[in-house]
Amino acid sequence: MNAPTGTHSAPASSPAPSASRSSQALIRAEEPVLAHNYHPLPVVVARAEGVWLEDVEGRRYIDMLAGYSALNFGHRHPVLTEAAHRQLDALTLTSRAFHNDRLAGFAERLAALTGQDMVLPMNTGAEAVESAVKLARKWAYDVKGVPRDRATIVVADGNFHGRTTTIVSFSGDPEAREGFGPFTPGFRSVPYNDLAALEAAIDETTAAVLIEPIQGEAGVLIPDEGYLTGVRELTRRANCLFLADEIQSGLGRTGRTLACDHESVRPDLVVLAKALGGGIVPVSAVVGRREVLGVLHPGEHGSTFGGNPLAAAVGTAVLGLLETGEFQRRAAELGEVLREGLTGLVGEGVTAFRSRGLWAGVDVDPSLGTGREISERLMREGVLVKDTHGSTIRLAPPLTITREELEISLAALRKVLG
Ligand code: IF1
Repeated sequence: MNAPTGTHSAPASSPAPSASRSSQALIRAEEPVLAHNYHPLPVVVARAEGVWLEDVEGRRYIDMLAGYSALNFGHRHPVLTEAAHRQLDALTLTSRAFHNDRLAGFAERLAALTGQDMVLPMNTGAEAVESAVKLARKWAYDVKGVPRDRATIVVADGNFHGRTTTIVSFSGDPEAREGFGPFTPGFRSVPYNDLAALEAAIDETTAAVLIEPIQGEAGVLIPDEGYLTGVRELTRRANCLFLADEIQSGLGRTGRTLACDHESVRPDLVVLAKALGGGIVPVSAVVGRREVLGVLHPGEHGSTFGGNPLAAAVGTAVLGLLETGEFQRRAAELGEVLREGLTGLVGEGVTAFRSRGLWAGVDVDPSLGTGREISERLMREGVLVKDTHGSTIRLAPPLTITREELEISLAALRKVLG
């Protein structure tokens, strides 16, 4: 299989830029001045290229996290960095008070790639999810005829859609909610992958059903074949919207452009972010049917950076990569290598796994350690991953990974489980 354009080998062993401080010194320096909302692995990255990271001391790692699917095209893909450099030398921001010469092309090609009519450009994933919630509610009032301020949205237990107050209002994770109330009303949560429970929760006030086609943070939970089709049929029959959060599952990760494509399901709104910005700038968007996005009128929604020319230029270069189908094919083909490798580990430290394309949630035997402990052992083997909950780790490399790099990573996992 030919590697895609821009595939890189490990960065030359050029010394890391002359770092003024060591990794340890930099980690120590963060402590008094940086909010403690993360517990990062003890590695300080200074350079990256393709799937390879290099820390301050020049140690190299394979990135099996890829920014939680924000780096589907690898670190600093040359097509994307070239687009960014070119736009930096022309125009970076106007606000939407004026037009810019990059946005129309980005919106046209994003709508075409996703088979939708219209695009609402935003910046982060949570911002796009919030925008989708607002769009669904406004559609419910203006089009469906739900009484004002009565709209409800059905979500799934185990969801992760971001960290804003409204979004954590419908999270089931105490860590995400504790201490952040009062919460936004109007949400009902039902078990994921359960069409009967979903049907029972939908009524005449329901504006939409919001789900991840595959639940990422919950541990890469893949619903039964037919679930997405069932959600589509239920929402169509109930005259409410199907909102698909494809922020982690989309843009090639599962072997298709969107995870919904595996069931040929077309949601009313699709939320995209992460890899849409190529791992260079935050780019998110809500794409969907004209009847829904058409409920917005000037002055009703917006964002300073949403649709900015730098984001649109990088986003357009990302779309150019996805339009070839090359990355979707690689994720599908190498996803089989990943699946075979993980199958060989079941009973050898892996109790179960779920995978689709180049995305896997791997449950490790708790007697061997927590997900965090396994992640630290892998780090010492030159592979970086992130645990989700308990003893589950997620594997989500850049889609530019080679078969050899994938096999190196699987061998490291076998070693730390041994
Ligand atoms: C962090 C988790 C993953 C997402 C889905 C919306 C968003 C995300 C399906 C919000 C973001 C990120 C957030 C990031 C870690 C990562 C994550 F661990 F937080 F839960 F991937 F699973 N919908 N997920 O996965 O997008 O506002 O972040 O751009 O450090 O919080 P965002």
